[in-house]
Amino acid sequence: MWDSLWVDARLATMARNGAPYGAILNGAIAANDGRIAWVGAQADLPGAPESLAREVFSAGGAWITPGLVDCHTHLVFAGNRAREFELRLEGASYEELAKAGGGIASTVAATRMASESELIESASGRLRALMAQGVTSVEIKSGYGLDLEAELKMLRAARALANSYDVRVTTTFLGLHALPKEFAEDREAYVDLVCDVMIPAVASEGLADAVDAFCENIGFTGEETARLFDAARAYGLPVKLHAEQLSDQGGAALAAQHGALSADHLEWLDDEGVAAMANAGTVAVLLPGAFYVLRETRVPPVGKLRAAGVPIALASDCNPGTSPIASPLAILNMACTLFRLTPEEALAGMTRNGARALGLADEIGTLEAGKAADFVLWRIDDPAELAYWIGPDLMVERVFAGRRTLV
Ligand code: DI6
Ligand code: FE
Repeated sequence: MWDSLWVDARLATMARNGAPYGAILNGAIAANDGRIAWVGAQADLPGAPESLAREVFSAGGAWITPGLVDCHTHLVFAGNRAREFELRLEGASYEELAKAGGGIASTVAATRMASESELIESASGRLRALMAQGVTSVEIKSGYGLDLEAELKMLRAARALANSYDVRVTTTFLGLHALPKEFAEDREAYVDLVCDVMIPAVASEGLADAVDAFCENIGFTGEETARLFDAARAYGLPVKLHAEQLSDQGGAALAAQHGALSADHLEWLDDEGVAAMANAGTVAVLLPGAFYVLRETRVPPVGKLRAAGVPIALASDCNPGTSPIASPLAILNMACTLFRLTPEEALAGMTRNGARALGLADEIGTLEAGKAADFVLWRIDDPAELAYWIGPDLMVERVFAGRRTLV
């Protein structure tokens, strides 16, 4: 006997079964011990539903998709940057504000002052918003502490969220996010601290699932990033990179050479970068929320990524500076409207390919037997509606590890 079985469903499995969205109409899906025990056409069930599972639910014709995977967020931070938003409306650029000591630095000041429980509390509201739109897995980065204690505090807060909510959390150490002001005169000393002290500490406490950096003219150079990647590898930690967001630093190619899980943003990605990513199987994580908020005009080379077979993921990049957005469905819409992804590509970006960007392709991201039973029932008639609407409450039910959960 399975624990539970949903019948009368339309399944967008997002697995590659030849149909758009990997669809199975008249489908059924069963969960047992938190995993998908069976998925397929209802007519192929090996018996009458009531004889197969302890609990049988009718989906009433609802579409069921894999739980959404938000593979790039900065959900944990203190304060907000609404004042900066106003200054940008008056004409200041993101780079100017950063160089004048605002930007990331102002969130660092607030985050250093906050306690771990205050960070958990403020991130909870954003996390609940993601979950209310179907997110079952979320990546959360550090990077607003920039000293050992504050970085550990952020990562502990991120881990703690997973204990309080029905959601999978993976954490990423982003020590090379910005140069903290106390190291303004000595970049090398800060990179040393991150590589020689912070990475070992984070690794020994098991607080990070990956390591990331902001490779940018207002962030860190390719050389500094390469040092970080070598340090991460020495501790067995996978790497990923904020690359080619505001300028072309060759970051994506560097990340690919280091076997990165993903390179993220990519507005300035060149042909060499595309080829390197394709060779290495590095996922392209596109972040249309930041593109929208910064009113960027140069779009990532989506056609070239497609042609080269680079998997495209999408994420909210939820952060106080460039993407104060806690709506995964709005991100699907932006990916289509701004970057011209198809609705199917957009949904794949927040399911199958988001999972791959986290190194969790065997665990989550499609509706396939053996994977975690994380899925969402939606009140829609066409899966393209998930990318089409902005705003309506489309979620009927959220299932996490086989359990129907309240948000
Ligand atoms: N790129 C981004 O879009 C965010 N971090 C990064 O490296 C912005 C973070 C912030 O402005 O607070
Ligand atoms: Fe980011």
